Amino acid sequence: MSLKEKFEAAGQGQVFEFFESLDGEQKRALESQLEQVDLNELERLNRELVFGGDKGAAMDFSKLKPAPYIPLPSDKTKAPEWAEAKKIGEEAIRAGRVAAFVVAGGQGTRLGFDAPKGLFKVTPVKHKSLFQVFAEKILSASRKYGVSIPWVIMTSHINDAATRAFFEENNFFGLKKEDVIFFKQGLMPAVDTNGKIILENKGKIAMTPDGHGGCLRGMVRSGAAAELKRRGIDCISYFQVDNPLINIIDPYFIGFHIKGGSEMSSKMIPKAYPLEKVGHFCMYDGKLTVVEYSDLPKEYQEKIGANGRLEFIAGSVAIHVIDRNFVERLGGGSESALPFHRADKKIPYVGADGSVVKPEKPNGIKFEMFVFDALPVAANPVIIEGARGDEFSPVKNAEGVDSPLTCKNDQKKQAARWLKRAGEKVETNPGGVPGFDMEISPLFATNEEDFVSNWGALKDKPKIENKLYIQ
Ligand code: UD2
Repeated sequence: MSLKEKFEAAGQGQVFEFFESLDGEQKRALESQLEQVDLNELERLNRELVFGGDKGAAMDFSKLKPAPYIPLPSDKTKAPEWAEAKKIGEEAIRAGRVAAFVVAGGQGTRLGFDAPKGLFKVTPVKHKSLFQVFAEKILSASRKYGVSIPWVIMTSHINDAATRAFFEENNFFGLKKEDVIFFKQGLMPAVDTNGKIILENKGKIAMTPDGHGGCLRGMVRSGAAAELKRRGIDCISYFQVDNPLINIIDPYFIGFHIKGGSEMSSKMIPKAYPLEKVGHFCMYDGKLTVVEYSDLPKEYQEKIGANGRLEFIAGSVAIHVIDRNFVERLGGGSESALPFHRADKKIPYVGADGSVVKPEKPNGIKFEMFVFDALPVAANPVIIEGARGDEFSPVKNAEGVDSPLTCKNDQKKQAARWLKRAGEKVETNPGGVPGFDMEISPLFATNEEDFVSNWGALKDKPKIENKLYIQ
């Protein structure tokens, strides 16, 4: 069967509507794009998500229970279970079993920043980019543990070239080039409300990134998983590109993951307010499941439990440790092991006269996978509680919550808190934010314990004043 016949048989013949008007090169480009479309998978997605309604709607929310987690003690250095986890985690890091992994397929569009989000500048004094902050955190841990920690970066077709160029221009921020492994995430065709693949222009179909859950198969298909295996890595520390507070190489978390024999572990952070836009760790039919804020009815997001706290308090902030074998198992099959979700979007399309139309309202559907959907099929998933002030302050919106301003304040708050723990006096407002800018380089310390000890050992301590930069 020819390519055209295959698409016609699948009811997708419209993609050839303008084929005869294309020149040879354009025809070949369209054909090579079409060859990548899995028509069987698309037929199934259309059936389940376009014509069948979203799967999320089928969930019986009354069956949801809050997921259990390991609570954060007031002083984790003194809690025996945490001390044991730290020891196990540190041994694994020193043995070279741990890699960092960021999903960075997104652009900074919501921030009004037309470039890969990782290039966005976030720190209060030195205005370092997100990528620089992460690179320095990884470098700092590599030095501390005397091991090269590889860093895998998932880009997308939209930002891959610009991301790689940024690392080249900045000499990989001190990391060894061979320790930074890029791969591009996969694409999925976007369809209209009748399930028909959208032609973006006469010679191109609309393809959109397959979601952060696409990282599992992307890692396998690109060879990144095999490269990690070659290096003896089995713990992958997963984080999102928008969160500069992330504690990337956290021995406690890695230790709990290993100790629990877990295939995928997660950090939870108690929600800051009932409708915070994070996922919810829940138990559903005996399985650990994340229910996204957009899927969980408001009454459940706001529900108060017997202890007077929010019943579904455990916020999923996209921080995981994933076992490499698990990635290979889930990402290795021909069919995706993760479910797809539907997102309604405005997708430019070609009109009957061949000109491109930019729609005002959502006209199309894109299909995305979410990495947290791997949790229900992971063996022995472990959830530990994290401290928001030391783990999570994403930049998502230009203004208001989760904005560059709130993120800078959270970094300053962390610096002030660590200085106070080290015995210094720092003036702060009632919210804990110091009245001037200060910043701690990850190369000085990436966590409070190390900060207190490194600060104590400093002979010439810098003055605590505006623009303080501790390096
Ligand atoms: C995500 C989580 C939410 C919570 C929150 C914490 C989802 C659906 N929701 O919300 O539960 O944990 O983060 O900040 O995940 N990305 C790719 N490729 C893609 C899509 C996304 O690499 O195809 C990356 C993106 O660059 C970013 C991350 O995934 O690092 C999160 O994506 P988002 O900003 O769309 O997620 P958000 O804020 O809705």
